Amino acid sequence: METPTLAPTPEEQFQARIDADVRIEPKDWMPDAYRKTLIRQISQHAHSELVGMLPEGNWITRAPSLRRKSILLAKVQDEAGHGLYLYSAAETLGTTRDQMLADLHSGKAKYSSIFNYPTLSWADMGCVGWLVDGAAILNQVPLCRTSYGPYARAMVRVCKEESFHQRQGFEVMQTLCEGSAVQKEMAQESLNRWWWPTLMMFGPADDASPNTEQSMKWRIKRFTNDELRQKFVDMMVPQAEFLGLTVPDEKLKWNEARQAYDFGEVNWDEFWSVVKGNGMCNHERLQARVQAHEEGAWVREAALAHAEKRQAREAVAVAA
Ligand code: BYC
Repeated sequence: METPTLAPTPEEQFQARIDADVRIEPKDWMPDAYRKTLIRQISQHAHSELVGMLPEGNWITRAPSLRRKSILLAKVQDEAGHGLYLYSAAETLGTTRDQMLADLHSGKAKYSSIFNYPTLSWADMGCVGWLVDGAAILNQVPLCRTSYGPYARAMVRVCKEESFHQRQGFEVMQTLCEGSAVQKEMAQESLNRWWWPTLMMFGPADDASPNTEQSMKWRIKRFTNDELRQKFVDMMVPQAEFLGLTVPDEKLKWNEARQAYDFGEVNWDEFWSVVKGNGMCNHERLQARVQAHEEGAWVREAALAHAEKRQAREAVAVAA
Protein backbone atom coordinates (compact mmCIF):
# COMPACT_ATOMS: atom_id res chain seq x y z
CA MET A 1 0.00 0.00 0.00
CA GLU A 2 1.30 3.42 -0.87
CA THR A 3 1.96 5.72 2.05
CA PRO A 4 -0.13 8.85 1.68
CA THR A 5 1.95 11.98 1.08
CA LEU A 6 1.46 14.50 3.82
CA ALA A 7 0.51 18.03 2.88
CA PRO A 8 3.45 20.41 3.44
CA THR A 9 3.33 22.31 6.70
CA PRO A 10 3.10 26.13 6.60
CA GLU A 11 6.80 26.21 7.60
CA GLU A 12 7.71 23.94 4.66
CA GLN A 13 5.65 26.01 2.24
CA PHE A 14 7.29 29.15 3.55
CA GLN A 15 10.79 27.71 3.14
CA ALA A 16 9.92 26.54 -0.39
CA ARG A 17 8.96 30.11 -1.30
CA ILE A 18 12.21 31.41 0.17
CA ASP A 19 14.19 28.75 -1.74
CA ALA A 20 12.46 29.82 -4.96
CA ASP A 21 13.46 33.43 -4.22
CA VAL A 22 9.86 34.57 -3.90
CA ARG A 23 9.68 37.77 -1.82
CA ILE A 24 7.73 37.59 1.42
CA GLU A 25 5.25 40.44 1.81
CA PRO A 26 3.63 41.85 4.99
CA LYS A 27 0.32 39.98 4.68
CA ASP A 28 1.93 36.61 3.88
CA TRP A 29 2.09 33.92 6.55
CA MET A 30 5.54 33.77 8.14
CA PRO A 31 7.03 31.90 11.11
CA ASP A 32 7.07 33.97 14.31
CA ALA A 33 10.85 33.60 14.53
CA TYR A 34 11.27 35.03 11.00
CA ARG A 35 9.15 38.03 11.96
CA LYS A 36 11.08 38.48 15.22
CA THR A 37 14.47 38.24 13.52
CA LEU A 38 13.47 40.83 10.94
CA ILE A 39 12.10 43.25 13.53
CA ARG A 40 15.36 42.86 15.46
CA GLN A 41 17.62 43.38 12.45
CA ILE A 42 15.63 46.14 10.71
CA SER A 43 15.04 48.15 13.89
CA GLN A 44 18.70 47.79 14.85
CA HIS A 45 19.61 48.97 11.40
CA ALA A 46 17.23 51.97 11.72
CA HIS A 47 18.67 52.84 15.13
CA SER A 48 22.18 52.72 13.63
CA GLU A 49 21.16 55.30 11.06
CA LEU A 50 19.81 57.64 13.74
CA VAL A 51 22.71 57.24 16.15
CA GLY A 52 25.07 57.36 13.15
CA MET A 53 24.07 60.99 12.65
CA LEU A 54 25.69 61.98 15.96
CA PRO A 55 29.42 61.42 15.32
CA GLU A 56 29.15 63.33 12.04
CA GLY A 57 26.80 65.99 13.40
CA ASN A 58 29.69 66.80 15.72
CA TRP A 59 31.62 68.22 12.72
CA ILE A 60 28.94 70.19 10.86
CA THR A 61 29.81 73.46 12.60
CA ARG A 62 33.55 72.82 12.17
CA ALA A 63 33.71 71.67 8.55
CA PRO A 64 36.67 73.41 6.86
CA SER A 65 34.66 75.11 4.09
CA LEU A 66 31.10 75.95 3.08
CA ARG A 67 31.26 73.24 0.41
CA ARG A 68 32.32 70.58 2.94
CA LYS A 69 29.69 71.77 5.37
CA SER A 70 26.81 71.52 2.90
CA ILE A 71 27.94 68.06 1.76
CA LEU A 72 28.18 66.82 5.36
CA LEU A 73 24.80 68.32 6.20
CA ALA A 74 23.21 66.56 3.21
CA LYS A 75 24.81 63.25 4.23
CA VAL A 76 23.54 63.48 7.79
CA GLN A 77 20.05 64.33 6.49
CA ASP A 78 20.20 61.28 4.20
CA GLU A 79 20.88 59.13 7.26
CA ALA A 80 17.77 60.45 9.00
CA GLY A 81 15.85 59.51 5.85
CA HIS A 82 17.35 55.99 5.87
CA GLY A 83 16.20 55.61 9.46
CA LEU A 84 12.66 56.57 8.43
CA TYR A 85 12.49 54.10 5.51
CA LEU A 86 13.74 51.37 7.83
CA TYR A 87 11.34 52.14 10.71
CA SER A 88 8.51 52.06 8.15
CA ALA A 89 9.70 48.68 6.84
CA ALA A 90 9.82 47.31 10.41
CA GLU A 91 6.31 48.65 11.13
CA THR A 92 4.92 46.43 8.36
CA LEU A 93 5.84 43.48 10.62
CA GLY A 94 3.49 44.60 13.38
CA THR A 95 5.71 46.61 15.69
CA THR A 96 5.34 50.35 16.25
CA ARG A 97 7.82 53.19 15.93
CA ASP A 98 7.10 54.20 19.54
CA GLN A 99 7.99 50.72 20.74
CA MET A 100 11.20 50.59 18.69
CA LEU A 101 12.32 54.00 19.93
CA ALA A 102 11.45 53.10 23.53
CA ASP A 103 13.67 50.01 23.18
CA LEU A 104 16.52 52.12 21.80
CA HIS A 105 16.22 54.74 24.52
CA SER A 106 16.06 52.20 27.34
CA GLY A 107 19.24 50.55 26.06
CA LYS A 108 17.39 47.30 25.24
CA ALA A 109 17.85 47.54 21.47
CA LYS A 110 21.26 47.50 19.87
CA TYR A 111 22.74 49.78 17.24
CA SER A 112 26.01 49.44 15.37
CA SER A 113 29.10 49.31 17.59
CA ILE A 114 30.93 51.68 15.26
CA PHE A 115 29.00 54.73 16.43
CA ASN A 116 30.35 54.43 19.95
CA TYR A 117 33.75 55.69 18.84
CA PRO A 118 34.55 59.42 18.95
CA THR A 119 35.18 61.61 15.90
CA LEU A 120 38.28 63.52 16.98
CA SER A 121 39.58 65.14 13.80
CA TRP A 122 38.27 66.33 10.43
CA ALA A 123 39.95 63.29 8.86
CA ASP A 124 37.43 61.19 10.81
CA MET A 125 34.73 62.54 8.49
CA GLY A 126 36.80 61.08 5.67
CA CYS A 127 37.23 57.73 7.42
CA VAL A 128 33.58 57.48 8.42
CA GLY A 129 32.54 58.03 4.79
CA TRP A 130 35.26 55.93 3.20
CA LEU A 131 35.48 53.01 5.65
CA VAL A 132 32.21 52.99 7.62
CA ASP A 133 29.97 53.72 4.63
CA GLY A 134 32.15 51.37 2.58
CA ALA A 135 31.39 48.61 5.10
CA ALA A 136 27.73 49.62 5.18
CA ILE A 137 27.49 49.33 1.38
CA LEU A 138 29.08 45.89 1.31
CA ASN A 139 26.63 44.73 3.94
CA GLN A 140 23.62 46.48 2.42
CA VAL A 141 23.90 45.80 -1.33
CA PRO A 142 23.09 42.09 -0.71
CA LEU A 143 20.19 43.24 1.48
CA CYS A 144 18.55 44.64 -1.68
CA ARG A 145 17.90 40.92 -2.39
CA THR A 146 16.85 40.02 1.13
CA SER A 147 13.76 37.83 1.34
CA TYR A 148 11.42 40.37 2.98
CA GLY A 149 9.98 42.70 0.33
CA PRO A 150 9.64 46.01 2.26
CA TYR A 151 13.20 45.70 3.65
CA ALA A 152 14.67 44.85 0.24
CA ARG A 153 12.91 47.79 -1.43
CA ALA A 154 14.02 50.23 1.28
CA MET A 155 17.61 49.09 0.81
CA VAL A 156 17.65 49.93 -2.92
CA ARG A 157 17.30 53.63 -2.22
CA VAL A 158 19.54 53.54 0.84
CA CYS A 159 22.34 51.93 -1.18
CA LYS A 160 22.22 54.60 -3.90
CA GLU A 161 22.74 57.28 -1.26
CA GLU A 162 25.40 55.27 0.58
CA SER A 163 27.51 55.08 -2.60
CA PHE A 164 27.52 58.87 -2.75
CA HIS A 165 28.50 58.97 0.94
CA GLN A 166 31.41 56.66 0.37
CA ARG A 167 32.68 58.68 -2.58
CA GLN A 168 32.61 61.86 -0.52
CA GLY A 169 34.54 60.15 2.31
CA PHE A 170 37.17 58.90 -0.12
CA GLU A 171 37.46 62.38 -1.61
CA VAL A 172 38.02 63.91 1.85
CA MET A 173 40.79 61.35 2.43
CA GLN A 174 42.31 61.93 -1.00
CA THR A 175 42.40 65.70 -0.46
CA LEU A 176 44.14 65.23 2.89
CA CYS A 177 46.59 62.71 1.46
CA GLU A 178 47.51 65.03 -1.39
CA GLY A 179 47.86 67.97 1.00
CA SER A 180 50.57 68.94 3.50
CA ALA A 181 52.55 66.44 5.58
CA VAL A 182 50.42 67.36 8.59
CA GLN A 183 47.21 66.66 6.66
CA LYS A 184 48.52 63.29 5.48
CA GLU A 185 49.49 62.44 9.05
CA MET A 186 45.99 63.35 10.16
CA ALA A 187 44.55 60.94 7.56
CA GLN A 188 46.88 58.13 8.71
CA GLU A 189 46.10 58.71 12.39
CA SER A 190 42.40 58.52 11.63
CA LEU A 191 42.78 55.30 9.63
CA ASN A 192 44.73 53.83 12.55
CA ARG A 193 41.78 54.44 14.87
CA TRP A 194 38.93 53.43 12.52
CA TRP A 195 40.29 50.35 10.75
CA TRP A 196 39.67 47.75 13.45
CA PRO A 197 36.31 49.11 14.69
CA THR A 198 35.13 49.06 11.05
CA LEU A 199 36.05 45.38 10.73
CA MET A 200 33.91 44.78 13.84
CA MET A 201 30.85 46.28 12.15
CA PHE A 202 30.30 43.02 10.26
CA GLY A 203 29.52 41.26 13.53
CA PRO A 204 31.13 38.34 15.37
CA ALA A 205 33.06 35.62 13.54
CA ASP A 206 30.78 33.05 11.91
CA ASP A 207 31.52 30.39 14.54
CA ALA A 208 30.44 32.85 17.27
CA SER A 209 27.40 34.30 15.47
CA PRO A 210 24.18 32.79 16.85
CA ASN A 211 21.91 34.24 14.14
CA THR A 212 23.81 33.76 10.89
CA GLU A 213 22.91 30.15 10.07
CA GLN A 214 19.14 30.62 10.34
CA SER A 215 19.23 34.06 8.71
CA MET A 216 21.11 32.57 5.73
CA LYS A 217 18.48 29.80 5.43
CA TRP A 218 15.74 32.39 5.37
CA ARG A 219 17.79 34.49 2.94
CA ILE A 220 17.56 37.48 5.24
CA LYS A 221 21.36 37.48 5.09
CA ARG A 222 22.96 36.59 1.75
CA PHE A 223 26.54 36.42 3.03
CA THR A 224 27.99 35.52 6.41
CA ASN A 225 29.74 38.07 8.64
CA ASP A 226 33.20 36.66 7.83
CA GLU A 227 32.53 36.56 4.08
CA LEU A 228 31.63 40.25 4.09
CA ARG A 229 34.59 41.15 6.33
CA GLN A 230 36.94 39.44 3.85
CA LYS A 231 35.35 41.25 0.89
CA PHE A 232 35.81 44.52 2.76
CA VAL A 233 39.51 43.96 3.41
CA ASP A 234 40.07 42.91 -0.22
CA MET A 235 38.30 46.03 -1.47
CA MET A 236 39.89 48.52 0.94
CA VAL A 237 43.57 47.55 0.95
CA PRO A 238 44.17 48.65 -2.67
CA GLN A 239 42.30 51.89 -1.95
CA ALA A 240 44.52 52.58 1.08
CA GLU A 241 47.58 51.86 -1.08
CA PHE A 242 46.30 54.29 -3.72
CA LEU A 243 45.99 56.95 -1.01
CA GLY A 244 49.52 56.17 0.22
CA LEU A 245 48.22 55.09 3.64
CA THR A 246 49.26 52.08 5.72
CA VAL A 247 46.61 49.71 7.03
CA PRO A 248 47.42 49.19 10.74
CA ASP A 249 47.69 45.39 10.62
CA GLU A 250 51.08 43.69 10.70
CA LYS A 251 49.54 40.40 9.64
CA LEU A 252 47.99 41.81 6.48
CA LYS A 253 49.37 39.90 3.50
CA TRP A 254 48.17 38.96 0.02
CA ASN A 255 47.49 35.23 -0.18
CA GLU A 256 48.11 34.12 -3.76
CA ALA A 257 46.42 30.74 -3.31
CA ARG A 258 43.24 32.22 -1.86
CA GLN A 259 43.36 35.31 -4.10
CA ALA A 260 42.50 37.30 -0.98
CA TYR A 261 44.24 39.08 1.88
CA ASP A 262 45.11 37.29 5.11
CA PHE A 263 44.63 39.62 8.03
CA GLY A 264 44.99 39.78 11.82
CA GLU A 265 42.47 38.84 14.48
CA VAL A 266 39.83 41.38 15.51
CA ASN A 267 39.87 42.20 19.22
CA TRP A 268 36.58 40.50 20.10
CA ASP A 269 36.80 41.50 23.77
CA GLU A 270 36.69 45.13 22.68
CA PHE A 271 33.78 44.39 20.32
CA TRP A 272 31.64 42.73 23.00
CA SER A 273 32.50 45.38 25.53
CA VAL A 274 31.24 48.09 23.13
CA VAL A 275 28.13 46.06 22.23
CA LYS A 276 27.36 45.64 25.94
CA GLY A 277 27.37 49.40 26.46
CA ASN A 278 30.90 50.04 27.69
CA GLY A 279 32.42 51.71 24.64
CA MET A 280 33.94 55.18 24.68
CA CYS A 281 30.75 56.99 23.65
CA ASN A 282 27.83 54.63 24.44
CA HIS A 283 26.58 56.74 27.31
CA GLU A 284 26.96 60.04 25.44
CA ARG A 285 25.23 58.73 22.30
CA LEU A 286 22.22 57.38 24.14
CA GLN A 287 21.89 60.52 26.19
CA ALA A 288 22.01 62.74 23.07
CA ARG A 289 19.38 60.54 21.40
CA VAL A 290 17.00 60.65 24.36
CA GLN A 291 17.44 64.41 24.66
CA ALA A 292 16.72 64.92 20.94
CA HIS A 293 13.58 62.78 21.28
CA GLU A 294 12.34 64.72 24.30
CA GLU A 295 13.06 68.08 22.72
CA GLY A 296 11.17 67.00 19.60
CA ALA A 297 8.00 66.12 21.54
CA TRP A 298 6.29 69.39 20.57
CA VAL A 299 6.90 68.69 16.87
CA ARG A 300 5.27 65.27 17.11
CA GLU A 301 2.33 66.70 19.06
CA ALA A 302 1.85 69.53 16.54
CA ALA A 303 2.02 67.11 13.60
CA LEU A 304 -0.51 64.78 15.22
CA ALA A 305 -2.88 67.65 16.08
CA HIS A 306 -2.66 68.84 12.47
CA ALA A 307 -3.41 65.34 11.15
CA GLU A 308 -6.39 64.97 13.51
CA LYS A 309 -7.79 68.35 12.44
CA ARG A 310 -7.45 67.44 8.77
CA GLN A 311 -9.20 64.10 9.34
CA ALA A 312 -12.04 65.87 11.14
CA ARG A 313 -12.38 68.37 8.25
CA GLU A 314 -12.40 65.56 5.71
CA ALA A 315 -15.06 63.66 7.71
CA VAL A 316 -17.29 66.76 7.71
CA ALA A 317 -16.76 67.19 3.95
CA VAL A 318 -17.68 63.54 3.28
CA ALA A 319 -20.82 63.81 5.47
CA ALA A 320 -21.92 66.92 3.60
N1 BYC B 1 27.21 46.29 16.56
O1 BYC B 1 24.44 36.62 15.31
P1 BYC B 1 24.98 37.94 14.85
C1 BYC B 1 24.86 52.20 9.09
C2 BYC B 1 24.97 41.82 17.60
S1 BYC B 1 25.82 50.79 9.12
C3 BYC B 1 26.32 46.01 17.52
O2 BYC B 1 26.04 37.90 13.82
P2 BYC B 1 23.12 39.16 12.99
C4 BYC B 1 25.45 53.53 8.82
C5 BYC B 1 23.76 41.25 16.90
O3 BYC B 1 22.74 42.20 16.79
C6 BYC B 1 25.42 49.79 10.49
N2 BYC B 1 25.79 44.77 17.69
O4 BYC B 1 23.76 38.89 14.43
C7 BYC B 1 26.65 53.68 8.20
C8 BYC B 1 23.41 40.09 17.79
O5 BYC B 1 22.74 40.53 18.97
P3 BYC B 1 21.14 40.29 19.22
C9 BYC B 1 24.03 49.19 10.53
C10 BYC B 1 26.16 43.83 16.80
O6 BYC B 1 21.95 40.06 13.18
C11 BYC B 1 27.18 54.95 8.01
C12 BYC B 1 24.75 39.61 18.27
O7 BYC B 1 25.64 40.69 18.10
N3 BYC B 1 23.85 48.17 9.55
O8 BYC B 1 23.74 52.06 9.39
O9 BYC B 1 22.89 37.88 12.27
C13 BYC B 1 26.49 56.09 8.44
C14 BYC B 1 25.26 38.40 17.50
O10 BYC B 1 25.52 38.74 16.12
C15 BYC B 1 27.06 44.08 15.76
C16 BYC B 1 23.00 47.13 9.74
O11 BYC B 1 22.39 47.05 10.78
C17 BYC B 1 27.59 45.37 15.66
N4 BYC B 1 28.50 45.71 14.72
O12 BYC B 1 24.28 39.93 12.20
C18 BYC B 1 25.26 55.92 9.06
C19 BYC B 1 22.87 46.17 8.60
N5 BYC B 1 27.25 42.94 15.05
O13 BYC B 1 20.42 41.21 18.25
C20 BYC B 1 24.74 54.64 9.25
C21 BYC B 1 21.84 45.11 8.84
C22 BYC B 1 26.49 42.01 15.63
O14 BYC B 1 20.88 38.85 18.89
N6 BYC B 1 22.22 44.18 9.87
N7 BYC B 1 25.84 42.52 16.69
O15 BYC B 1 20.94 40.67 20.64
C23 BYC B 1 22.97 43.07 9.63
O16 BYC B 1 23.39 42.80 8.53
C24 BYC B 1 23.19 42.13 10.79
O17 BYC B 1 22.25 42.44 11.80
C25 BYC B 1 24.64 42.19 11.37
C26 BYC B 1 24.69 41.22 12.59
C27 BYC B 1 25.63 41.74 10.32
C28 BYC B 1 24.98 43.59 11.86
